[in-house]
Amino acid sequence: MKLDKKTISALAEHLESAELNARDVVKITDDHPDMDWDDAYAIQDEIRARKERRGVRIVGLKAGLTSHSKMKQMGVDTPVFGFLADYYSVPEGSAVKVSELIHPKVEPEIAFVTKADLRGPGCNIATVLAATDFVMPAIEVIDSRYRDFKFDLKSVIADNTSAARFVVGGTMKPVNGMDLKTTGIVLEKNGVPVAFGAGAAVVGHPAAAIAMLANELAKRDQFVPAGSLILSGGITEAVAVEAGDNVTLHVQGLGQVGLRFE
Ligand code: 0L1
Ligand code: MG
Repeated sequence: MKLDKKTISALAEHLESAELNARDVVKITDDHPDMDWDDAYAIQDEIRARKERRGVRIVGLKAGLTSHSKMKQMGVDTPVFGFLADYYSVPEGSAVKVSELIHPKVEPEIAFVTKADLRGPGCNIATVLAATDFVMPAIEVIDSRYRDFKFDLKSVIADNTSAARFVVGGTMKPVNGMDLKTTGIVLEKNGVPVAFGAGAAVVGHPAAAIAMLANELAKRDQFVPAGSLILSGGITEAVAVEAGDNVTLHVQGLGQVGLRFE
């Protein structure tokens, strides 16, 4: 690690304040060009610890930057991982207040809920599917705290991978008999289809993103506990939204889920 504890704590406060006050900041590597991957995850872990100290519950995990279109959109080449806090969760069909966010975008995703612990290293699609209780449609609302979504991978990891809000809904289905690789999705904004794709867009198979998450956590002596909700990553590019927008995600065989912005 290149940063000391005091700097990690100050950067966590800086990024969390930006989130809580919906105020954008410049990417932290501008001032800390030497920070490494461990520093980036340590800042994210400190943001998580700050929330937990205030009584916020962590209700899930996420993989981000998992699709080729998303990686291309952001000019990066590796997935990233973050956590989901309780207040990120939005009831199906309800409204997200854009005044609480900086510049929200939505991503169509498949959520996994696990029934067994997933411990890396060595997790793969098969181990993930065997540990999966059910899958369901999810829309993630991302909101990078960085001005104009201009960041690099280390800055975005520290910023909890832009996690802001999410909704899950539709039909919960066990993975037996489902081919998540060819499962199709259509994302509609205000009734107009704006993004299309299939599960394979997420590193070849959505379960592969969950395996990568478990293998990454293992490097830090952590694991995915049974009963976890995990967003496996956007299937398409993220779509910008504003007050007044209605977004619906249709997932083949899993129904639909939606939310509004006000
Ligand atoms: O969930 C995601 O794919 C977001 C990762 C962070 C990058 C971004 O803000 O687009
Ligand atoms: Mg996402």
